[in-house]
Amino acid sequence: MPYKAILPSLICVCDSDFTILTNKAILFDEHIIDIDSLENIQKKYKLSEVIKTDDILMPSFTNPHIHLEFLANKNTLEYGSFTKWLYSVIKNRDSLINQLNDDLLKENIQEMIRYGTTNIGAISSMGLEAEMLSKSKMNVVLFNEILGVSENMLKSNFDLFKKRFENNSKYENKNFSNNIAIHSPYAIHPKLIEKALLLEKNKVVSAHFMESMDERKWMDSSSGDLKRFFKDFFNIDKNIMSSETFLDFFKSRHTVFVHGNYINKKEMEIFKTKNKFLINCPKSNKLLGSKALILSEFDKDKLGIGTDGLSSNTSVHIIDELKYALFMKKGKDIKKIAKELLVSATNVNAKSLGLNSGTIEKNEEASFLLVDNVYNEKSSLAMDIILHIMKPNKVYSKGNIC
Ligand code: MCF
Ligand code: FE
Repeated sequence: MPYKAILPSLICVCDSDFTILTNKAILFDEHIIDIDSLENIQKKYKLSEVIKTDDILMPSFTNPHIHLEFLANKNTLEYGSFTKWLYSVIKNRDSLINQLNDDLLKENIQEMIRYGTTNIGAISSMGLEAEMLSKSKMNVVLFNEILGVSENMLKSNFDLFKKRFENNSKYENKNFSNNIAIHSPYAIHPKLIEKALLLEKNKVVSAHFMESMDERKWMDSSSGDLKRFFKDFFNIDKNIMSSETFLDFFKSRHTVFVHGNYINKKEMEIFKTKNKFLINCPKSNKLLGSKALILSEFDKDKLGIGTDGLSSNTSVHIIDELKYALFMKKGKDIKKIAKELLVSATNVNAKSLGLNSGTIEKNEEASFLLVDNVYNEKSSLAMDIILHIMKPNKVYSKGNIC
């Protein structure tokens, strides 16, 4: 790919210091090759194109947790209580998944890109979205989901999962990674976790963890609303492992845990270890009756933000999630909160999926957005972007305009 240069009014790097650059151009092909004054860049390189714009340049968004299989849901699933929602998922899952078709998938994928998300971590329980995602301009981590608590279904559950996982590996390329998701501590047998994680040993894995009070109670004392759920559907009276046993499976793995609203002090220690990330999905948590995650309890560089699926949200766009999160997060320093959220939605989210993306720095992928020059002053840049940008003007994914 020939080199192009772009000179925006300002570059929002989205590194941990929230660096803002002015009078700098970036030189890129699929990656960012150099960042310097346009004059120096023109001296150093032979360029095929120079783009000058009044827009702000910032990294594209990564959505590390989304379920595309439930795109057809609007008012079908029950909100307000996690366990009631789960009953409604069991009841309506087949009909919702039947309504998923290529047009709906294509339309949503295109819209996500138009709204600035170029990288996603998609949880897939059936593999129905895999082909369409592999043909898209997105950078995709497909998390093939495994779950199942019944002892007598272990073999058939695993065999089906293995088949699905192996089938989706045919889509592997530089924009598509075929990975594993372990659903959650309450919904899977430890023997299945062990076998699944042996299928692929090096890539990022994903797992829901401590999303609801009902999950906390079931995992701690086999009590709470999930007790009736497990009795009704599986004739089980007791949880099948402790949350400690569950977490132990991920000790040596790069893991994206999702939710964590009811995590305890001891479990929190896991996020101090290498390659462990937590993805907060604030709108989903609100709809399913969970308390808000206390963001200040986690290291900033380990905390990402995701939308979850339309099974528990009204939008699949990270920019919408950011607007909600900005209003909801506790604390008075709104400009600081906004900076942390923007870095989380770009840099931390991308790193959580193991991608070399999410900041405007040399050698990173050239996945970036041009957005209206909405800022009042540099200190309010992140806040102004979150509050006033609905949609970027231009989206680049790995150097290509989308
Ligand atoms: O993250 C939310 C809420 N927590 C758990 N699961 C899901 C969410 N959105 C969709 N799901 C899916 C999940 O992947 O719903 C099914 C699974 O296939 C629930 S079965 C325990
Ligand atoms: Fe989820």
